Amino acid sequence: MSCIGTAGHVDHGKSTLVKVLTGIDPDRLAEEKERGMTIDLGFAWLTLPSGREVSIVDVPGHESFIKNMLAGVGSIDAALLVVAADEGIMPQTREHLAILDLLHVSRGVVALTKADLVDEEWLNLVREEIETQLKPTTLVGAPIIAVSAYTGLGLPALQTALDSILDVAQERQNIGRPRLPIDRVFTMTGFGTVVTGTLIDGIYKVGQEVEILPSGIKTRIRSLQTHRHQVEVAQPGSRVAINIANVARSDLRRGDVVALSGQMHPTMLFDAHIHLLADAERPLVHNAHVELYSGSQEVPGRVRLLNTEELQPGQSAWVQLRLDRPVVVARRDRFILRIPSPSMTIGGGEIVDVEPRYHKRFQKSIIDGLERLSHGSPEELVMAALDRRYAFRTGAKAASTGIKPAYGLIGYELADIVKHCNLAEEVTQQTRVRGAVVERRV
Ligand SMILES: Nc1nc2c(ncn2[C@@H]2O[C@H](COP(=O)(O)OP(=O)(O)OP(=O)(O)O)[C@@H](O)[C@H]2O)c(=O)[nH]1
Ligand SMILES: [Mg+2]
Repeated sequence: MSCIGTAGHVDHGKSTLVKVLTGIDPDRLAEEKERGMTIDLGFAWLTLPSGREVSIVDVPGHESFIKNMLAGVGSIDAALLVVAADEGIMPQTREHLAILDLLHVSRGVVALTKADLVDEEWLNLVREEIETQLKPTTLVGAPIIAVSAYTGLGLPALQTALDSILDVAQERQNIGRPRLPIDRVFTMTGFGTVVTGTLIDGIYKVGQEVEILPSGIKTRIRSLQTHRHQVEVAQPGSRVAINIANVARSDLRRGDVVALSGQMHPTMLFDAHIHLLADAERPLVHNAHVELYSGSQEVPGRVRLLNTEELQPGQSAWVQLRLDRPVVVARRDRFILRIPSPSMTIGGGEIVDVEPRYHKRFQKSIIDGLERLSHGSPEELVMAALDRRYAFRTGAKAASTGIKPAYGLIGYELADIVKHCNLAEEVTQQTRVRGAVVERRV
């Protein structure tokens, strides 16, 4: 199943469009209805003309609620970028687009809303402005459909366009490591505590033992719902509500992750490749304070620049993120970085190692290792991960992690190594590396 996230400036008609498309008002809170403005995430779903059911996460456009927007777009498959025809590109259109670009959301449709307020000539001008804005981003060439929620203009074409972009999208994979970044927690009378989120990387079944990370609270899946229907198995990419057993609502919050027991390990340090936005106001200095947004998590920390003194706007670098609190992340996860004051999005990147050693700066061997971890063949990935951990594992951590020093790898299943090294599933599938690991380590 696929999940589409809205994006765009405040008041440009995102929620109204979601409501006319789905029949569901995504603005749930009394305050939202009073103020006529989205504050927190809203959720809806619809069946597209092809028969495909999709979920929609509706985000707030106002810059004060950007944190909620970021919690919503962490696991989307495609974007519905909304631009009001009478206003055109505005500051949060730019910021949301930059965020989608940094998250590598490459499928999307632009809804040119409120088309009833302008004439054809004006529409064409705004269309050109949007095309120019999309050009340097992952959404280059996305279809732009003029719509009106009031007259119904363009709505069938918009649905068809959403279908077409999802036709070419790869379905969310089941890699046997289900995780649900929690975006809502509530109590239902007669049921108890319910958490919701977009399920990624695996399936969940009723009855499974799970844990809430980073706290480590153990619990069990009592029941599962997708789009208000009870299901026995929840699929990757779908919006899921999990009724969990014996956990108080007060012990849970947005940003926690539901994972299978023992499968994921919170970390306060990870290696990544980051990009500083070209329009960032100033360079990023070593040890700068940042806010990390990953999935529905938001955690403060510092950026250690590993291969540059200062990162200039528009440039990229290898970094180590040192966080103030544990996060639950996996290799290849993309993330956003913001600075607290003045509050703005400055860049983002991709995680390459979630359990690194503490690195010295300006070490060629470390940067080479990161390059290999990022771009190497599966064989190189396994070797690089083992090399980077060898000294680590022979130390005090060996006993607690269960994986033994290099000489002890004989007889280890490749799957174990891959799991301990937090490598991607593509490595597990390449059985030919099994021989390579054993040969070179024996
Ligand atoms: N004329 C016209 N007005 C519209 C249309 N769509 C939405 N509006 C109006 O635009 C205003 C804002 O609409 P919303 O749907 O709340 O905008 P939003 O993008 O969700 O706003 P935030 O969630 O606060 O970012 C409302 O008064 C809507 O009635 C449209 O197609 N035509
Ligand atoms: Mg809204």
